[in-house]
Amino acid sequence: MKSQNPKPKLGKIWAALIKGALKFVERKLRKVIKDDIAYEGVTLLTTPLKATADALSDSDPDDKAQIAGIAKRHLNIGVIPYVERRATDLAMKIKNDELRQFVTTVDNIPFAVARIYTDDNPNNDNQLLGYIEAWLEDKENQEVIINVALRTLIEKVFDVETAEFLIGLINNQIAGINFDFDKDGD
Ligand SMILES: [Ca+2]
Ligand SMILES: [Ca+2]
Repeated sequence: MKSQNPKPKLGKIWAALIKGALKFVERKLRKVIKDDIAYEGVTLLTTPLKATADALSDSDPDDKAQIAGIAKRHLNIGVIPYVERRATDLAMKIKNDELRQFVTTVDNIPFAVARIYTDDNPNNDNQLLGYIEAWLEDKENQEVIINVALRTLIEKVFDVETAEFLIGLINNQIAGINFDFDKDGD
């Protein structure tokens, strides 16, 4: 007869040894790697391994689901924010003011989308629509899209006077528009 709680795949002692070894590696590497961001890359590898050792040695028999959860959480709160910060650091190095403004405005989008698909809320479509809505209604985002991206384009096509007129028109049209893609009334 199958017992309701089968023995964990990994004994408690083994799990403790593995976690101890990982902490030892972390401490050793902390001494060698002075750069905080680079060291965070190390803990990005060791953190899910420690969580996996716990999952394989605890009383919950559904290891597969536990490990899938660890991987998803690891992406959501570990990998995605880490890569996002690195991308922002790189974007801040762009010398051209307008280009930097534009890149730092749009570079959070792929990370926000990745977060939506890896968090605990299964209603991704609504989350996505809510995000796009909030993004478009954000005054700073509108400012950069209209007065940096669009202005650059319009000024290339029209003379200064026409360009100013068009930008003014677009600013007036956009101001006060309420996007409601997810039909929640906001
Ligand atoms: Ca388990
Ligand atoms: Ca989600």
